[in-house]
Amino acid sequence: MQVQADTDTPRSSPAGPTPGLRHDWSMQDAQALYALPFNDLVFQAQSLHRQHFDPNQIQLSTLLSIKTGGCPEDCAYCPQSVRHDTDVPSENLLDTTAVVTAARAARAAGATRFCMGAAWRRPKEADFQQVLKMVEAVKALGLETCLTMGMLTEDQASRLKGQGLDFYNHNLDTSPEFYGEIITTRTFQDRLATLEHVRNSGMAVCCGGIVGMGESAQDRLSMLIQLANLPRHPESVPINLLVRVEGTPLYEVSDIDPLEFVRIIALTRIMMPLSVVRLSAGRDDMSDELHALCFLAGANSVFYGDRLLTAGNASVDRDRRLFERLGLKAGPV
Ligand code: SAM
Ligand code: DTB
Ligand code: SF4
Repeated sequence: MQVQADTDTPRSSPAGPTPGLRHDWSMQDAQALYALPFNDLVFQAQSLHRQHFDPNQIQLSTLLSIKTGGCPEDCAYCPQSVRHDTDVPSENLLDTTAVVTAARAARAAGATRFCMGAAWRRPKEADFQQVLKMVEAVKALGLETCLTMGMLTEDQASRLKGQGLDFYNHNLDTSPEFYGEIITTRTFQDRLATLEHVRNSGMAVCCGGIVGMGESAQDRLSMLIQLANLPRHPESVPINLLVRVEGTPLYEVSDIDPLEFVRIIALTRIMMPLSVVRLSAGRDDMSDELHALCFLAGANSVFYGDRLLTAGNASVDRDRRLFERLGLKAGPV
């Protein structure tokens, strides 16, 4: 299957779809790619990857949980939901000084983007104003800023844009068909509405999902089709491998075949050739060899830092050794 994409197309276009990119993926198209022999699929993904990116460059984002736990939503994967009995404590919103201290440390360690996450269904006005100050302070350090704090109104999205927020992360999480098995307190349509508000504000969209929650292969493809058929491809696409946390309903779910995971990364690269594909949660349990295959299949970003939001991540020391072994250079991609 041929994938059209111009080499010199701009990476993002706030106004709408980028010429040359496809937004009409069908299940049949995705299944045809997924059924390719592994070598053919990874070769196609890597060929497309190097048309648009330096294949030896990797973008590093560091996460900080600015408001942890006590979330009213019932996302089955999430240790921060009040509905699940996990070890994650409920904490108040951090103050700006603590956030700036963490952002400085992330910058010193080599991250180019700082992502702040809050365990909310949607932000309340007083908290929102506090977060605006954090965005301004982190931006002033010369870092790219990213935020994830649940649903946003059109007005909130444009105020964040006005404050200098570069990216808003809001994931689809899974296919529309499997969605009801995972979350009942927020609809798939709610997610699309927030994404529309973020897109219309002119901010870059960070949107992806999770694999390994017990979904079928068809669900994974359906999620990628939803992402690739959005009016504009998300500028950043995080692919998370479920971190199974004790006390959550998904704690006992079975492992997915690592090579199937690489196939999903390859499909993400092929279906959204100009997007930065982030190998996200779950890296702590991945071997160096699996990391290498994911980078070969087109992943060119990771969460960098010893912690994600509440869960552990591959350590900074380990990542540095890995990048050295692979000859990967950290920086903007
Ligand atoms: N509360 C906000 C929301 O859900 O919109 C923002 C924070 S939430 C933790 C951000 C994303 O992290 C989720 O949409 C999900 O994709 C991912 N995530 C959360 N827990 C995870 C886990 N245990 N394993 C993998 N990804 C996870
Ligand atoms: C995303 O797609 N993954 C990140 C980020 N966006 C906010 C979060 C992963 C969370 C993993 C579980 C935890 O640390 O609590
Ligand atoms: Fe709350 Fe976000 Fe966790 Fe869902 S994923 S329970 S909305 S913090």
